Amino acid sequence: MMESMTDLDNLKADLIGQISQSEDLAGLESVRVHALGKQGVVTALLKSLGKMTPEERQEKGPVIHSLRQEVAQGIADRKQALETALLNEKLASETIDLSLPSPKIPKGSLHPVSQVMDELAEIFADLGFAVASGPEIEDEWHNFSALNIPESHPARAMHDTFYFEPQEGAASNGDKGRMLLRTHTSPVQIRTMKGQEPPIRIIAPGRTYRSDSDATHTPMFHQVEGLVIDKGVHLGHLKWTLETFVRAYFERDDIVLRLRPSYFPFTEPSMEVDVGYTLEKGRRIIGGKDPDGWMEILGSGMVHPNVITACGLDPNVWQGFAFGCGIDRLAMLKYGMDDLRAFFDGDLRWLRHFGFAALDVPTLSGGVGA
Ligand code: 2NM
Repeated sequence: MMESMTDLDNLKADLIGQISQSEDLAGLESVRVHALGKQGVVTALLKSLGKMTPEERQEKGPVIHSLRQEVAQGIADRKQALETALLNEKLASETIDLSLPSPKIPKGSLHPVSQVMDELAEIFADLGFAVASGPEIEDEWHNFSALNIPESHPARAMHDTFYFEPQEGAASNGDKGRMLLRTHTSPVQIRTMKGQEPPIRIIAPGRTYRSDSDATHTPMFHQVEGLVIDKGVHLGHLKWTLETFVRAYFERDDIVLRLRPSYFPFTEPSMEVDVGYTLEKGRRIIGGKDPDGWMEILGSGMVHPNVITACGLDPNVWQGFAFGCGIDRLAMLKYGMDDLRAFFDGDLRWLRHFGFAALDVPTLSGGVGA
């Protein structure tokens, strides 16, 4: 056991050689076990120190310890180098092909109503309007009373409005009256006026419900309404806003609007808005400086002082205008659908024909027409 110094030098050279010749981690591990394991040659040398005379230990101790140290360091360095080489080999061979093609058949498309809603949000955002929303299940106060619609108004009748049965045992809705499916998005404007300080500029697009069903009416339809509340707002602001909107939506500058006096309980004065169309090969095309006829597309007016008061604002300080129109009808006029009922049939052929690519987001610069 008591090796000479030359034996120790030879052992070191031998072990360092074995380490550097190890080609993989398993080979290196067996060198480690052979040298530093429980039964290893270096371990045995360390154990032998205890049986040496003090003189011999003083001579060989440092040599054996530095042998152990160099072998251990050599193994650690080699291990690191082998692991790095293994990783580089993996990185070179295991690649992910990110250029794989998308499926050949597009799996879905945007409904024209969604497309038009996106277009409206884009157009009105450019004019400083935010998009607001609210519940489709409303109470009578937000849907009718706050809007200056009298108890006796025909719109409140059971044959026009979907009411919920009062829930047995449930807490009564107090003076908010019966619950119903909102018949317009105006309750969103009421909630906005009650909930935030003017100035207010919002549009409220969404689903609305009326007990009505024929070729031009579905029980569920989509509306967009707009509201501006500020100081010193007048009809000129209303007219400019609607003209700017209609021109942006139909993507034509030569669009003429006609404002006709009308009546709504929630606005005073109230106007119906017609857009001029031109006949081309017997078809009605929106636009043209010298229209062949008029199509009604919007209702509008200056918000009635009673509505402003109902929302907790002083009508002597705050005025505003509002407007509303059917989104489904806007979509038909722009994209050439002629039957409203087909909108909600879920017929895949119709959806494929009229649908919009999901990534085809409308922008004012790229054209909201997609
Ligand atoms: C329309 C026509 C005219 C309208 C009024 C309001 C509110 F809440 F401010 F009073 N919201 N929407 C309005 C006015 C809606 O739709 C044809």
